[in-house]
Amino acid sequence: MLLLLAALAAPADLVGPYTPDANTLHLWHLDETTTPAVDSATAGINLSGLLSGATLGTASYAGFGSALNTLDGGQDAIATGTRDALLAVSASAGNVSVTYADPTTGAFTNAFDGNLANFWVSYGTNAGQGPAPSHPEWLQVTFPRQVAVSEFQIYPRSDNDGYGPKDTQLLLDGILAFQGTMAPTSTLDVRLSPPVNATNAQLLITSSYDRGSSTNPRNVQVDEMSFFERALPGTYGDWALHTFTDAQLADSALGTATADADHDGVPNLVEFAMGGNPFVSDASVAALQMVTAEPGAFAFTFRERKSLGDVQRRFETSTNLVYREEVSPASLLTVANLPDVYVREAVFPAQNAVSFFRVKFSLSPGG
Ligand SMILES: [Ca+2]
Ligand SMILES: [Ca+2]
Ligand SMILES: [Ca+2]
Repeated sequence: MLLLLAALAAPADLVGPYTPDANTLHLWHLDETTTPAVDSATAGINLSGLLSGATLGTASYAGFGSALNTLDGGQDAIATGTRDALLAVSASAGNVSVTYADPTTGAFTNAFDGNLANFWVSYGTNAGQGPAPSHPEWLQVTFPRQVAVSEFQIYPRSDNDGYGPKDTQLLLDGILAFQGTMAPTSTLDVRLSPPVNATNAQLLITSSYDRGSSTNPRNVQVDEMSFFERALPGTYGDWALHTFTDAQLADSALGTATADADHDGVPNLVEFAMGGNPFVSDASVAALQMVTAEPGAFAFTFRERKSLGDVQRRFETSTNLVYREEVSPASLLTVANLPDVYVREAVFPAQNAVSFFRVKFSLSPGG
């Protein structure tokens, strides 16, 4: 079984300066030699406060123009004149709120860009209004297809004892999948077993951490959120995740594709493909049934899962049970439509010699 981490937002390789597009909220190239450092995004915020010894016009990587230099005399100094060098919106106005989400569409980038070094900051309906039950903050992700979510992680911004979410819910397709209280500076890592199929996820936050304003947090900040999928919905692997515990999956006698947990002679992969129960001895489900055929023909029926997912079916014939070759039936009909499986009838030309037939199920290459 392939354990696949769905990289839903892969960070791009940086090969040159970015250009803004319709979804760019802020883009500072920092190529200027003097302030303001211009925000290339539409209605962006130029940065004019070059403070505490910060300089522009520093040599940069080839192809990237010049750079901002915030190297200063020491770490974490707070006295006037020794504070860390920085580039701010204004040299005089103090804190200026910078929005990292589109106030109209709610689009955000920093919480889902694969980069733990940047973060999303909630804005509230008014600046300085943090999350509360009466006005929760939320982040919503729409997946490119239905995803079997098996794990998610929320990375809070952990600086200064943490600015991350506190009371949190995760909804998958609007249904509560997790509810709990996050720790202030550590990653929330939740395993969903079995996985939950969903096309969207919403992180709902009703309180947050803020050391400087603990009774009335000013916002909530999230470095990153990640979703993991261990197998595509509908595949053998997804069925296995829904059927076996993690301990069983790791046990080659119980939870692997070739294992036969119930000792009925039917390996788990075939239990999946033919609609058997891997914990109930039900070998008849997997048996081929001879049926009456036209003169000169030979036919059998078999059960088959309605959607085989990543499993391939082939017919094989042999005259000696040693050498087998693939054979195509003259016809393949669906003769019954049961709740979970089809019953199919495969018809072959009558054989001149004693021949054995079988239906073989296997996982697709790479599956
Ligand atoms: Ca980030
Ligand atoms: Ca079995
Ligand atoms: Ca069985």
